[in-house]
Amino acid sequence: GHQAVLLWYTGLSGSGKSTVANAVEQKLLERGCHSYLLDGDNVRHGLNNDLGFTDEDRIENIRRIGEVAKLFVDAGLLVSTAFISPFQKDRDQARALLKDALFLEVFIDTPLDVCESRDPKGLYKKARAGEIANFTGISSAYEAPEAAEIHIETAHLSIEQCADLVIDALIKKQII
Ligand code: GGZ
Repeated sequence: GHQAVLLWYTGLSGSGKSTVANAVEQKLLERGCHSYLLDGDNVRHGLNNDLGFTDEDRIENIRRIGEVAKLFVDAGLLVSTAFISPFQKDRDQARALLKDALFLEVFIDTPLDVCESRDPKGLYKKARAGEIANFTGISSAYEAPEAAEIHIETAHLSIEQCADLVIDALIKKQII
């Protein structure tokens, strides 16, 4: 069994949010937890396909994701969200929708230069060339969390190790 909770991943593009969240998701399902992952694939392409990457649109993106995640938590699921969510105010607003212990901020802390050297989709290259406007870390702000419940420095760890850190934190907090 498990407690309903929201794991709120935040980090730069290419930081590994989705990769770690998917690995954690796999481990949770193996343990029989009823979990669900909200990410760009199922939210930005659907519910939020009217939104782009201006500050305004990101704020609305995160607001809707917070509200949807809250519904899943209310339904008893262990929910994960994997979005850049660059602004602390918006992450705090999502946190405020849930009772305190039900929101865990997971900082996928990967330095910009590491994300840029990975550049899995070539987006940093395009952003540097001015082909993508408002790109996080290049031409749009990222406010790193200062008090995330779970802090993961991916540059020094394998995906497996990162996922285990999240699982260990959930065990320690008696969520799983
Ligand atoms: C940042 C962008 C942008 C801009 C497209 N800035 O690495 P990805 O491709 O797969 O993940 C990024 C994703 C970011 O969407 P989010 O919904 O997570 O952002 S936010 O929480 O800030 O609303 C990237 C792609 O979309 N992408 N343009 N300008 N990332």
